Amino acid sequence: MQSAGGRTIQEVRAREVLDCRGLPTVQVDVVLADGSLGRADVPSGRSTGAHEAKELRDGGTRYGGYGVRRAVASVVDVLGPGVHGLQADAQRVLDRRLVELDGTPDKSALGANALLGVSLAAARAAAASTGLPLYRYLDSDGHLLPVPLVNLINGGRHAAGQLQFQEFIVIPTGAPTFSEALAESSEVNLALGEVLEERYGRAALALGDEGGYVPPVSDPREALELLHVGVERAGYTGRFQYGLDCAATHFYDADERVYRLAGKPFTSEELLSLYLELIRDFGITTIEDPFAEDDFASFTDLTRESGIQIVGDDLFVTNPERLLRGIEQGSANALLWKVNQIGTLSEAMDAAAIATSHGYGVCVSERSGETEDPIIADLVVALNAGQIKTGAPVRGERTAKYNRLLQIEEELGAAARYPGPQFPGVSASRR
Ligand code: 2PG
Ligand code: MG
Repeated sequence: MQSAGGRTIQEVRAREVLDCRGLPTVQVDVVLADGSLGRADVPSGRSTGAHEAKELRDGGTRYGGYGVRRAVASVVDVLGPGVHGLQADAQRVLDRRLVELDGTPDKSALGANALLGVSLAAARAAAASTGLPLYRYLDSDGHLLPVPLVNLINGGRHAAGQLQFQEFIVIPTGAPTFSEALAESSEVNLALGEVLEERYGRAALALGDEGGYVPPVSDPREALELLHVGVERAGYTGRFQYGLDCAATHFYDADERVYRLAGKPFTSEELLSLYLELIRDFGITTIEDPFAEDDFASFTDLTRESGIQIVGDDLFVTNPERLLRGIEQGSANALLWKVNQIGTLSEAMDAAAIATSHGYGVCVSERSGETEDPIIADLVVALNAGQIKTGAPVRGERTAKYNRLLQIEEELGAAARYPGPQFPGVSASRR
């Protein structure tokens, strides 16, 4: 093991690379005095919440305005020199410095994509310096492999189909281990492909942003029924639970104050009734963003009436302040945890700690615009969060995370645990 002095940050580099949609994103290298290198890629959302920290994009015509040369310059010219000489293993000090250098509440001056790259690369460099894998460096007791919330049908902004709900999810809670859960999920995905081809022809095998299918259906009931048929075809009836990410902000008509599903207007109350029916009819045990991002009150009603896991994504944006507001009002009972929504690892860790200490679940999540960087796999184990959302089990940017989890499971050996039927971990008092 190196001495702490060796963990002084000596060099910070950054470059523009491509994400899975072919759009530019930031990659950062942090090099320590002892030569350890930490490298991290920054993911990007498409159905972003209004209250997320802001990415810096170049505008103009290059890459359709999505270039990140300005964010790269933020790292090279400002953040890098600003953290030079700090200890990479003093994550909190380092992240505070990053936040101060930016100086805005939403990190829009230097870009949350610039800050996050440095924050994550520093953590990786520090872990490399200790010789430990990242999950172990961050928490020596990390041992819980996550239940994957496997998004097999894509809608909303992630697909060119007619479904407004963004994600239709299968959850392998009947499996005894993570690796078996992944195998069962993958078999269901293949079986679902067969069912889709039989029913709708080969065109139905097109994939959305997170690798899920985009069948030609517009009724969420039909999509949920397809998931059940896929599970049955694979021979796993009874071994799966089901979930939705509705991303409801994106079908909310703020002027008319109604939700528009398949052309039909729904009041909040009507939408809540629809959710209760879907929960009853399709074995749904988790719903993310059932209402628009500022409708804390409707989240509270559904949390109370449904008894299932209700997850705040655009609602909380991994922001401790918004999470505390939700906790006070009983809005949701789980936090969707995305490091790039807040922009530094320490702040995201704070949000997770607040959630856990109030009995809220934590679901670690990818973004729709991912890279091959599997860092969330290490983070979900370090947090012992017990659940992860990282798309369908296809396409490199998604399988990178699943494959990293398989490695971690193997490394942990007999110490590895899988929550299985304990999912979603919503305590009895809140169910
Ligand atoms: C979500 C995410 C990831 P995006 O809404 O939960 O699945 O989508 O990254 O586009 O915000
Ligand atoms: Mg979401």
